[in-house]
Amino acid sequence: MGLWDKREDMIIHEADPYNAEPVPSALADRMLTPLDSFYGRNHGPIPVIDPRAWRLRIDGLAEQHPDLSLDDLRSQFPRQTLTATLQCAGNRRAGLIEVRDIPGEAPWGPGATSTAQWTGVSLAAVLRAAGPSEEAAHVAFSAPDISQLADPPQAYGASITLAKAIAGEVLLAWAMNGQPLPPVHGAPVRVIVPGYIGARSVKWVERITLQDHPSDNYFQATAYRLLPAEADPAAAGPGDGLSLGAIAVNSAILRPASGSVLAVGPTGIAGYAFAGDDRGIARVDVSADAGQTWQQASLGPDAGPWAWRQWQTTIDLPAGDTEIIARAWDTSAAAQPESPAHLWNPKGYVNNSWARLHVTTR
Ligand SMILES: Nc1nc2c(c(=O)[nH]1)N[C@H]1C(S)=C(S)[C@@H](COP(=O)(O)O)O[C@H]1N2
Ligand SMILES: [Mo]
Repeated sequence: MGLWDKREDMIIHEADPYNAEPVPSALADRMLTPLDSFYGRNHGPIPVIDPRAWRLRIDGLAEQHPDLSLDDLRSQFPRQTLTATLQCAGNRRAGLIEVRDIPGEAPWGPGATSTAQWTGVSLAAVLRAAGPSEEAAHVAFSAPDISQLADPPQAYGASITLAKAIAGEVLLAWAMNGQPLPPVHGAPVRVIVPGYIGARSVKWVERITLQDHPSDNYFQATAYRLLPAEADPAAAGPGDGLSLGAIAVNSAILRPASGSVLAVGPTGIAGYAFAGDDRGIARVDVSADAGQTWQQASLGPDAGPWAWRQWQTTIDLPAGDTEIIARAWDTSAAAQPESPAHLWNPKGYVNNSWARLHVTTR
């Protein structure tokens, strides 16, 4: 076993804070990502919390300010399970770095995303019990992990709108694929915000605040915002750029491995496609001739609007070097853009350009 009970072959971008993604083949052909393969994204040290001492405080613009233990959460609210994909806003950043360097940010490949079946209670039910006041418009999450990467150093936090928080799908989760949530993924309880960038799914959550404005935490107000290409990220302050929430349609090729040497003729190709919010994947196109012709991949099982679709197809591989391309379309008919060049931004978020992979024949 590698660090944090992960497989030995995780691609570790940083050991401390722990930032690692599975090799692409570990994500292929399965709806649920095993715990030992699920990517890990951290901005500070991983806290180890005694579940019996843990409390969740609800405060701010609400009639009641409950202080809940894990047993309270489990016994006072109905249990809910859903399958949801988490995807970091920095997923596939490596493709942007090829356009122009992005110093100080990890060169994530297509593995900064994974899918699990999450069990917990609906945040909507917990907020209903607290009774949000009229002026409440945002729900802020606070965690105890202090990040030295923030300016100034501070505990991790984020927020979502009250509308998203009470829509029904946002969970306070204590289990993942039927197993207790591991420390690296936020034990004893984390937020799961389906369809939104992973940064909003706050781990080790200990406080939920109803307020009339978004969180002013560094990771909500300053980081995880899309700056214009010409901006200096070191000079960016609160509110600069665009806030990131719902995930744009994206895809990756997971099999064969990049750089594979294969036989001429039929070759199986597999990958994932994902669209954020409650949009689904409508179609995945694959090309082996630079996009002159496309064939449609077959989509794997549909686990609902919050989960990715696995896809696969067979292409006829010609002799020599081939670039395989994939692009997904979502249920709002949005498609992935062709080139990362126009998407480049100084923090390297949201690379949803066509997936490309090079193979050659022997
Ligand atoms: N408390 C806390 N929550 C956090 C983070 C963090 O550093 N601290 N990272 C966020 C980011 S950017 C992502 S992409 C997801 C990653 O979740 P995972 O490590 O379980 O895959 O957690 C989010 N929640
Ligand atoms: Mo992330």
